[in-house]
Amino acid sequence: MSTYFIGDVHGCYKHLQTILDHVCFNPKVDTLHFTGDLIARGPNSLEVLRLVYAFKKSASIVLGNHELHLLKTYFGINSRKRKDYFDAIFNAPDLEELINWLRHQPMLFIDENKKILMTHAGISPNWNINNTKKYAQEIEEILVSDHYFLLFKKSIHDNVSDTYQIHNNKLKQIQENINVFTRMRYIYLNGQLDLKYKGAPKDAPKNIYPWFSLNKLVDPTYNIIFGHWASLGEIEIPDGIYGLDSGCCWGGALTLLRWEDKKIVCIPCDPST
Ligand SMILES: [Mn+2]
Repeated sequence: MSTYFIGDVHGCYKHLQTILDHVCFNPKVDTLHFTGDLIARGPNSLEVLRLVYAFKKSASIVLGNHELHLLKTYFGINSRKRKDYFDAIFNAPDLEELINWLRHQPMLFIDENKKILMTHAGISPNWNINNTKKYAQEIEEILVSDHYFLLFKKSIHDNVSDTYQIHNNKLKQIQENINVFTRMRYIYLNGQLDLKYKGAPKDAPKNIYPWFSLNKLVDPTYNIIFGHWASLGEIEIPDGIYGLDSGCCWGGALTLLRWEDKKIVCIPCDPST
């Protein structure tokens, strides 16, 4: 009975299969948890989605920025881009089933027994455990509602419908929280995100800091698992924090962490094969 965490797969289906074979994953007794960004960039996003969907009784994911981009594209809010490799998904007979399943996936995974929090990008050092849960829930509730489009709007009229109301300031805060959960890498000392610089910390501007490097993190009794940051490079991450995105779709590796013994498995990836 093993608990596996897997970093951003980005459509690298063959390498996902290789890593599951390597650890002899057994869906009857083992559990799989994905850091999000299962799709886009790599060649076989549809196959990855279907595989994780098929394992859904023993697998979980948190939503990444690319899952949100797929939903936005499906709902006509974003336009389709060739580099996403979404064509196979949009042409699939099970498209609606997969989209519906994705819409019901969380922003935040919590295992209270193992004391693990997982999100795609991380957790703001300005948040505590209670508001982290609350912020995730706010997003998840809108995503499954008829008002999902609000999550992606720049500005709205205060009265959306007779039955649902949200103020622009509240919407702005929810959208900023989506950025924390799915896009954050660096923050300023005042807690504001810097979404421009995406490189390694060794070359970062002096006034921004990796979100996990500031003293106060959400709750020291929890471990934090995240993906999203393939360019992190060789950097010391505080104990109990695990970054699992090793850039498989860029010719890096796919990374798996077995929780019970903290064993790391890396499968080198050539996405063109
Ligand atoms: Mn990402």
